[in-house]
Parts: sequence; structure tokens; C-alpha cells
Amino acid sequence: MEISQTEEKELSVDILEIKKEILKMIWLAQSGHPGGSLSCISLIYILYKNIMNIDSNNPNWEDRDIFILSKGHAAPALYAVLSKVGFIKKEDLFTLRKFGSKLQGHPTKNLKLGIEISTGSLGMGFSTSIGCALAAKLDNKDKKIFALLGDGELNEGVIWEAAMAASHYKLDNLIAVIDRNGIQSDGSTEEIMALEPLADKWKAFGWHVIEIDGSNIKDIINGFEKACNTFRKPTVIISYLIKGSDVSFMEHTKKYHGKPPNKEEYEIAITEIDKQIKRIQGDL
Ligand SMILES: Cc1ncc(C[n+]2csc(CCOP(=O)(O)OP(=O)(O)O)c2C)c(N)n1
Repeated sequence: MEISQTEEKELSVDILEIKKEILKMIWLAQSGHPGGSLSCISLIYILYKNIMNIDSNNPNWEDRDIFILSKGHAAPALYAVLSKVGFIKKEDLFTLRKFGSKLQGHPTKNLKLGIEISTGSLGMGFSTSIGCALAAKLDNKDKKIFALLGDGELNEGVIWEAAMAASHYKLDNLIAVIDRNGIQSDGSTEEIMALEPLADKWKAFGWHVIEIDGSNIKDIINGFEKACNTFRKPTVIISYLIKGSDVSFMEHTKKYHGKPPNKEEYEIAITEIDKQIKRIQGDL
């Protein structure tokens, strides 16, 4: 799928607008995970906007593609995209983590809202995605299952058991996407439990491996398209990203993994993002 420069600009602005919603949600809740919510938003948004077959008016549609946020702590990113594409009311976003809210700190299955499974315990979402992909094969459904994983999440042993099973069953309807932002909760992934050579590991497990620049919209779309046209193997897209991206003081640090911004930080963050939006729109 070729996209025009205008479409690319519009997507970039949407992504920045969604980042503002995420920051507002987490700031109002005074709790949550900004770093890993900001890093992966381009992937989730482009999936929902350009790649997946879904219908917000018919969330139970049997033939829909399925997205699973295996790194469940990035729930604000999922909720903000689901709001942008019509599943969740915008005003509900700001009930994040409040008593009685359906939008808790980690996703709870709610098909009406487009939330396919409950996640938060790292590794579990990915293994569930194997079950969904197998079920689609058994039902002869031409649908894709997408699972978004954190790179720190790859420390979980269950990930590698699931990876082995997916290639054993030749699940070419399964696409794993790794947010390779290089930082987990306690520091750099390479310091805590080295992952490299990551692409080689997935290849050795029988996966088709694609590496992309996760901040480049064309690269993301091409990566997903190649993945969707892969046969007899599951695909993993290793997507290089920046933790906390587009907010200067949140970038490349573990500090905002699970820490909300205070009022002053929130305001600075919004000003920085607004500047970028204006730059893209050619107003600066
Ligand atoms: C089974 C399990 N162990 C520990 C945690 C606590 N935890 C939440 S986020 C996180 C780090 C995840 O790092 P990464 O996947 O790189 O997340 P990202 O940087 O993309 O936010 C940990 C250890 C958890 N949610 N589940």
C-alpha cells in the first residue's frame, strides 16, 4: 500500500495527538506507564488504521483480525487508539485507573470496547495469541492475529515456549511485533538480560524476521504488509523505537517506565508535542 506524503503527515499528527491523550490520561490518574505507552503508539495506530480488518460497529464480527497487547502495562496506548478508531468514548479515556472504570491500568477483556483479552502478566498475551491463531486455522478463517510484545517481556520463559509452538504449527496468520526500545523497568535490556542477537534467536526458532524503524510510517506499513504475505511461518517484526518518544525528558530513560508526570512535567510535555505538530503542519 502506497501512502501519499499528505497521508503520512496526517498519520504523524494523529500519532502525536494520541500521545497527548496518553499523557493526559496518565497525568490525571497520577499512575501508569508513560515510557512504554509512548514508544509503541505508531505500531498500534497504524495497525488499526491501515492494516487490520475490524469494524467498531460490530466488535464481535467473527472474521475480524485480532490485536493483543501482550505488554499490557501500555494499556493507555491501546485505549487511546481504540478511542481514535471508534470503540471507546473519548471522555471515558480520562477515567483511567479510577474506581468503577472499565479502563484499568492493564486491559480487561471487553469486546464491546475492542479489548480482546486481559493482559498485564507479561508473556501471557503472546501465548494466548498462539491459541487464537490455531483456532482461526481450525475454523478456516482468513484472519490475522497481531501481538505486541515489549523487549523486556522477552525475558519471560513462556515467550520462547510459545515461539517454538507457533513455528511448529506453521502459524502464518500470527504476527508478533516487538517494541525494541532497549529499556525495561529497571534499566537497559542488554544489561539486565541480554537479548542480542535478537533477530538470530527468532530465526533459530523458525520465524520469519523483519526489522523496521518503528518511527518511520512507511517502514511500518511495508513491514506489516510483508508479514501479512508470509506463508507457512509466523512473522516477528522487530521494531526499533525510543522509550518515552517525543517528550525530551522521558526519552531513553527508565525513569518514566512506571511514573506519571507531575503537573509541570505534563505541561512541558504537551508544549513539546504541540510544537512538533505545528512543525509537521508547516506552521513553524
Ligand atoms: C510476569 C510479570 N513479571 C513482571 C511484571 C512487572 N513488569 C511490568 S512492565 C515490566 C518491564 C517490561 O519491559 P518492556 O517489555 O521492555 O516494556 P516497555 O519498555 O516496552 O514498556 C515488568 C518487569 C509483569 N507485569 N509481569
